[in-house]
Amino acid sequence: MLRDAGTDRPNRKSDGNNYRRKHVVVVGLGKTGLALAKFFTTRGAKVTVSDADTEESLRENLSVVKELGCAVETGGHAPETFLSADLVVVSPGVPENLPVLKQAKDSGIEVVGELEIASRHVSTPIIAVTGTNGKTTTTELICAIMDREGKTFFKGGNIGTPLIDFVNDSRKVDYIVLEVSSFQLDMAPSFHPRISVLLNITEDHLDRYSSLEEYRRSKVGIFKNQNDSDFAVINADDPLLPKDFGILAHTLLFSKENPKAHAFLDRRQEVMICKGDFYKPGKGKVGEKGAVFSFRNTKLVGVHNLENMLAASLVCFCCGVSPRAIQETINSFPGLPHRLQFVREWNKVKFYNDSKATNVGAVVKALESFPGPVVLLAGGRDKGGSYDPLVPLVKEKVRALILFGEARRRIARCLGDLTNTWLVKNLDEAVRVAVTISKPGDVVLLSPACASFDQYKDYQERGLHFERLVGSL
Ligand code: UMA
Repeated sequence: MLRDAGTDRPNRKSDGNNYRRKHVVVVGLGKTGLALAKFFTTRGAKVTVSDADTEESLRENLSVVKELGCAVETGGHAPETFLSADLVVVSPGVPENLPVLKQAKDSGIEVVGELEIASRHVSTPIIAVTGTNGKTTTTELICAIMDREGKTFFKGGNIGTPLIDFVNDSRKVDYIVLEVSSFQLDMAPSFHPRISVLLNITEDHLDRYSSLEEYRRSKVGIFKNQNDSDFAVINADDPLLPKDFGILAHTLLFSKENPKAHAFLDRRQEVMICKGDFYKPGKGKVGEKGAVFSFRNTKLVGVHNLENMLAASLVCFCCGVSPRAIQETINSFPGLPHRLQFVREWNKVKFYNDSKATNVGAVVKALESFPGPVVLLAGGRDKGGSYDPLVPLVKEKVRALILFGEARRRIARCLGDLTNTWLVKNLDEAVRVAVTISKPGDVVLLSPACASFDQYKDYQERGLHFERLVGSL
């Protein structure tokens, strides 16, 4: 049986009261820091919030935590603050190798992430989705299917709302559906989802990890606490994924190559087939089941989105959701902004906004989605990985490459000789060049392969800027 939904029923190291009078240092004062400050102060802890940023730029959040009675430290992290803590809890954007965190750990102080603390306080079954690309779409799809089925859920994690917010709210739901980043997994040693989904692994965040192998280990960490009554949903086609290496959970594979997988994407017939021994989390085998779903009417663009659909359907099928709810979601899910989003057609040229493609793997998937020819706009802040995986696709499909932002020269060194290449300063110039050189039938695709932070607050701001430029043509 699924355990009863409910929150704040501690299931591991701590109970609801054990923070009383403890000195807790919360690191980072973004969304996560705010929710953590609320969580610990309501449980009687003495909280210090420490943030490297200036008082001026943190003003709004500072006033909230001061009101809660927290001490604050801005403009840096003082070792003495950390060494006087009983517990240090870190926001996902704070690097694990920060010297003050190491000093605290070396002194025997527990240093963990928000996901670790929050997940110790929930007993609702957790469905956790990770992977380099497709996490958000898959998380949204699972929630959309659950919603159609009439199930209640909390949607959070990397997608926007920290799990600790759910704990603070004490809501009751059937499922917790979390998008989980490698940063969150790294600092959650006892995180234990009922269903873990690993979509794919390609190079990303090499500004934070020393190698692809280290990043891979971090992602595979989503399975580390699972046992044989849990589920591991894995992409059988991805060469870097672990299949069943040391995974104790019951493994369900999805594939677009192998018809024997539990969920198979048959692109020729435009169907997804789910079949095999199916289990309900916590309940065990519920018998052999099978269902065929048509994706002829899907509104999603790109094979990778069909893979996300396949993974989400498999998760929900395994949870006992009706095939009707899955098929209706396949037919109606509109896709997400900034992910291969169609913007407009202008002079017989189609413009797509894929600003969320902040790594090379995502651009590979985007280029695979179009037969060509493509005018590709890429650039921004480099993340330290290699652009080599783009070589064959650029040769085959990219009629022109327009590179902007900090990374433009580095990308040009790798890809610039393969096709007509322009180096420009920013997106305004990139769109201007794209308009001049594109021909009827072309696709103009913003799929940057880089972070946006050299010129924008985030990828959303970059995507909206692109849409405005295209909209004003
Ligand atoms: N900070 C320090 N010291 C440091 C680094 C940062 O004090 O050494 C401070 C910053 O000054 C800032 C604060 O930390 O004030 C920000 O913390 P944060 O980056 O963790 O931001 P949150 O608002 O708490 O958002 C985080 C996730 N951010 C990151 O992982 C970078 C959000 O994911 C997530 O939605 C949110 O928690 C709720 O769970 C965003 C993200 O960009 C979307 N994720 C990355 C990605 O998808 O590629 C992993």
